[in-house]
Amino acid sequence: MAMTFELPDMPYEYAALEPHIDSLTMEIHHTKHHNAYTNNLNAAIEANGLEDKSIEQLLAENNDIAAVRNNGGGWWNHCQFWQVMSPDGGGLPSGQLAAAIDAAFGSFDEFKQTFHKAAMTRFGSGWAWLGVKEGNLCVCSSPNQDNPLMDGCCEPILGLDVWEHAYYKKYGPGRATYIEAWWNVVDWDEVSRRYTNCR
Ligand code: MN3
Repeated sequence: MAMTFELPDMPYEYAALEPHIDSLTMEIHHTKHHNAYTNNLNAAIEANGLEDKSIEQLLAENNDIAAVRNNGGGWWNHCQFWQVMSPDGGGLPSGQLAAAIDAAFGSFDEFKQTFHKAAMTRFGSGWAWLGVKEGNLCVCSSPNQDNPLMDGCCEPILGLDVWEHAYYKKYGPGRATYIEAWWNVVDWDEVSRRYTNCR
């Protein structure tokens, strides 16, 4: 099988985000869940003759194929998830991103409330997103492993995994507590880079 996509190495140790996200959850999330999306995406690409496409093309143009949609989304979503978190994360965004958050939502606290609501009201499994649409920031959510690249509703710059596999071992059904803890590991420098790249 052609190995078009690879499971990326983690940019930090599994335990690096403790106590906010526990080491065992991170290890299982990476070595089992993300690895399975990677392998299943490569199988779907081979089965459908899509070897020459970028992940962005696959998500935008081939999401009518369920195995491409679910596993391509799963591969891309988790790649970004590891990168937008950091053991040195938390705090407040700065610079142009901070100004854009204030402009779009009124304040950072109001942005967090809007994002929290999107993450809490996503029934079942899915993701909450901060994205850029026509130059402005917006918040949305998606089911399963869908993401905004599939329907082009915005350019995602920060995505939060609200599948139970992301938090249940530590937080049980407490999705709200997990979201509150997650703000402590968001890497605003990385989110700022993503914001700058899509403007
Ligand atoms: Mn996940």
